[in-house]
Amino acid sequence: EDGYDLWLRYHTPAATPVRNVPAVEARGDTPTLRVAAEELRHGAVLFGTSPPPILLATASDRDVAALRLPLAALGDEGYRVGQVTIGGRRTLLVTANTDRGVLYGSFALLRHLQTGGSIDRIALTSSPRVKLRVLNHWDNLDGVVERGYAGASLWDWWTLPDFRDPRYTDYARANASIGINGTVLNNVNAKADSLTAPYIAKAAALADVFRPYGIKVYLSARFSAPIEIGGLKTADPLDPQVAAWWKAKTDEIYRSIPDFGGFLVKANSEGQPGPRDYHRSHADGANMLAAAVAPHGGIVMWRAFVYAETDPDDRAKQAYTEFKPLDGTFAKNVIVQVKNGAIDFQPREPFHPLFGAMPRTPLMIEFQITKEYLGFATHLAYLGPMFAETLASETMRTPGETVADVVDGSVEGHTLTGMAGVANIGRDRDWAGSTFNQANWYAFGRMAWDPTLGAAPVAREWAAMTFAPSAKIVDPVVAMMMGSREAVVDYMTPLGLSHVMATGHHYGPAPWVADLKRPEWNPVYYHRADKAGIGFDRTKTGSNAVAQYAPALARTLADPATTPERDLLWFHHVSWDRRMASGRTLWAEMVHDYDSGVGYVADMRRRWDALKPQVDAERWAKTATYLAVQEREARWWRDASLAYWMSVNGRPLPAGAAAPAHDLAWYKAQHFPYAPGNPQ
Ligand code: BDP
Repeated sequence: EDGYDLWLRYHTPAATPVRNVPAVEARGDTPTLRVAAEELRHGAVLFGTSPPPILLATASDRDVAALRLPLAALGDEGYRVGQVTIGGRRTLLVTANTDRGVLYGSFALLRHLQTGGSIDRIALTSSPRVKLRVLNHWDNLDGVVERGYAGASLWDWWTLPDFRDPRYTDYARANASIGINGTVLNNVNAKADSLTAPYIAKAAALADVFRPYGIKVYLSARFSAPIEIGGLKTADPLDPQVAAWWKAKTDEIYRSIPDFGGFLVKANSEGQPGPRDYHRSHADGANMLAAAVAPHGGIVMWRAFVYAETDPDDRAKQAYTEFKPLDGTFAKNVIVQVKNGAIDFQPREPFHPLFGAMPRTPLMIEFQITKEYLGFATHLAYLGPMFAETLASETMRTPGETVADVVDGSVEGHTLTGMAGVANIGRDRDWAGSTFNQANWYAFGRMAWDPTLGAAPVAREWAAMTFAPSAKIVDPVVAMMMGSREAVVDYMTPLGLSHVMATGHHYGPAPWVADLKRPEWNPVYYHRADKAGIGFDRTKTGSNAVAQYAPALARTLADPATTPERDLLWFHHVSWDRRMASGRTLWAEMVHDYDSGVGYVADMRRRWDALKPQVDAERWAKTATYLAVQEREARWWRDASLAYWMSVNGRPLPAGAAAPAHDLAWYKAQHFPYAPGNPQ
């Protein structure tokens, strides 16, 4: 096994006797019902020795209607799976209001069996809490994936639209199995070429493959496309010619892709063009595109990831400063896409202050599934706890309100809701660069379906499906996974540090970098370490970013004593001698955290070694090798960071702590010119 099957392994132990294949009947011959039935036949081995017949039918089917099940509440995508009697026969019914719901129900049924559930008394009901559950592929047209660590882009733009690699179908199956219903095919740092006729035809071919699986295609739109491929002199969103160009372009796309989802836009961020180039607002830009897609039912996902070279203010504040005043000015079919934190996908960030601050605007959350800042594909870091931590964060605007409540639209009554994940998928046989990275794709989909699911239950499902539904493997694997992201935080960015990674590719430690053009590209900008202390003062005496949170939370965060220690250095510049809850000084606490991060990885290696008899050889060996790499690199992170902090604070290591293996100059001399994923 090489991991190609992901969590869709419909296996039983080799010794199990031959089973009867369940009869699967789909009422209605639609592409979606067809693939649902096919999937169940594919998983036939899971159904035991005397499986009941399976019926796939929507609420409008006469037999289903006669059962008078409470299906209306399931909405468009929810499902219900249970045993019923139809025509005097026990039948396992998978039903929903739509074909897509039936497909999701079929996958839920398979998951139930794969995780050890039985068919007797089966009763599965679920509806997604979030409407747009979307992957963002940062895939370039030349096949390079920005921040991709799992090989080249899955999309072979060169052979599309003619050749539809069967892998596109497996991609769609995997996504549908976890409820993902949209995919943005191209990088947010977009090329206008994606919007030319040949590329529209290529995207249309992918859309055809994905359609039966309930997955819509979206494109990242380059704001200056009217100039680059339209021959116009401007891309000013208020220029009628520009609006007309986008309208015509959009109509052209919809002629090839009738259910095209819409556009994702990165504007006026990191050198991308946008409405600000014409002194127009982000809302002007978004609304112009929204008008073009609206007649077709399309939407615009407009990113709030902005910070400007010319703005001397704290980078963490800039998106809020720019977008908060625009609340209520976006068209109905615009949703603003906000990263989970205010900087950039760090191992830990406090939740973005825009959540809860724009009640009149739908906001979707953007997570990074690919591990740009968490050790690339080689480090084992299960991101479920990170997603859950952000989603469960209380905004403190109204009692109990969490980021998840904002994201699922419930507090503010929005129906356009969404969650985006920057994909970690490439052409590697195991799709995501490692078996455990598959868990992050899985967790993203499951938590987009239901942001309240919880990281551990999702990890248990994944482990049971990926390995076997036995406590002997699930328990230790989940135990490894659950602390793994915290371990990365510990050995890379303990206690609220951020952005101390090396320049450009972000591989490895470089807290010393201070010579890059833009101040906020330099690690020293973020940690502000000096002889007396360390951390970024985001209180009134500093950038006052805390004031962007709701008053009750802002008060908590304004005082180092009431700030959670895990975020201490994010919000405060404090003395190396500050007393921590553990009784240690801050300096000793940092050293302790680095060591516990390294220790956790060493421990994962031991635990994985013990699992060798339970895991197939190929997947076991690759993981074992990667864990060895991770241990070596965790030590490197610890040692390089400590060598640098000591050069700044002039302090000795606490008693018992091991000295770094090399001197600071050695760490500074490490260079990785061909590290993967780095934009060219
Ligand atoms: C950063 C990445 C960069 C992306 C940018 C974005 O380093 O490659 O283009 O985010 O989200 O994390 O637009």
